[in-house]
Amino acid sequence: MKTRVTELLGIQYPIIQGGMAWVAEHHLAAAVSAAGGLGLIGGANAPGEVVREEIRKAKEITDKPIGVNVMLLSPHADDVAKVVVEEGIKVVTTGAGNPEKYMEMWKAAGIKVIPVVASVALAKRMEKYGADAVVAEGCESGGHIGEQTTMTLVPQVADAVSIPVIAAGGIADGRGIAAAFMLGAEAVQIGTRFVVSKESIVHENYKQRIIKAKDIDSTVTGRSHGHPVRCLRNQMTREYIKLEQEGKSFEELEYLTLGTLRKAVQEGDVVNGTVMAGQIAGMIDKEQTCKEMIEEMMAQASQLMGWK
Ligand code: TUI
Repeated sequence: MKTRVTELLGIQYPIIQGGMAWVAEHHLAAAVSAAGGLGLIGGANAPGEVVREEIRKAKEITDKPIGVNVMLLSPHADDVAKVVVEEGIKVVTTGAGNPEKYMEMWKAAGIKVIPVVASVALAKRMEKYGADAVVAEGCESGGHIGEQTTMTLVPQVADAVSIPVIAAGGIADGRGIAAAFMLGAEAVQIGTRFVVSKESIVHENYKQRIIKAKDIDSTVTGRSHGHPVRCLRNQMTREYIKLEQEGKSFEELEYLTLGTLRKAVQEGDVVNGTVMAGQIAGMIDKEQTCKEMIEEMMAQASQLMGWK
């Protein structure tokens, strides 16, 4: 199965892994890359040197290409942007902002730049600034989201730009991959399903919360202050949304969630922690290796699409 994205990235399957904060560390990235997709280290809020170590550890596990996601709201984004160049990373995705100021440096280093966008306007701007592809991420995704659904965003972005489009948000099986291709995508980005992979280091409670989730179990916090984050409903989200309705300030609310993603991922506190996950969590029902997930999804998509 060849597309402009598999050619651009030198990967076997048109699947890239989401750059999930605290989750996308070297074991997961290496496993996805070794299985023929593109694994990514999620820079999230980590300092540059931590990301450097993660890149080096991933390279010890696999010699397949590994990418890095630079989270642009991070106070360390400038450092991480330099580390990817120094470590010879060949693919960078970005999230939660506009990566324009880094594009020249990354392009000069021969890095393929793939911004994650949530609107046609940003997709067009990224193409103008030399992006090699874009990820069009719908609000079905977990974590920080935009307003558009995958169903509406992907075809509009595909019509608006000439560079390849990678669809994200709500995709976790071969039907989702086939649907994304029908909307004009040439690859997909998958997050939530990889969270429950055997190679994923997230706490067992977190995995079980996703595996047991029903279709309606996610909610969005932070809409009132313009930082919407999709996560699974629990004590934390109920408290947060109550305070939002009472009109609490961004600072007060941020204080409430400080460190709560780490608490859920590492300590397994799925009651008071932030359990970021996409709306497709309801369909995910078992832990498998990344290789099993990718091969199962590709077999199903291939059958639906008539790919050989
Ligand atoms: O970035 C993500 N997902 C994330 S980042 C993250 S860490 C975090 N945690 C709590 C609060 C904030 C961040 C968790 N999940 N996905 C990619 C994405 N980018 N989704 C939406 C956007 C986006 C939104 C607006 C990108 C650009 C944008 O506007 C930029 C501009 O200047 O127009």
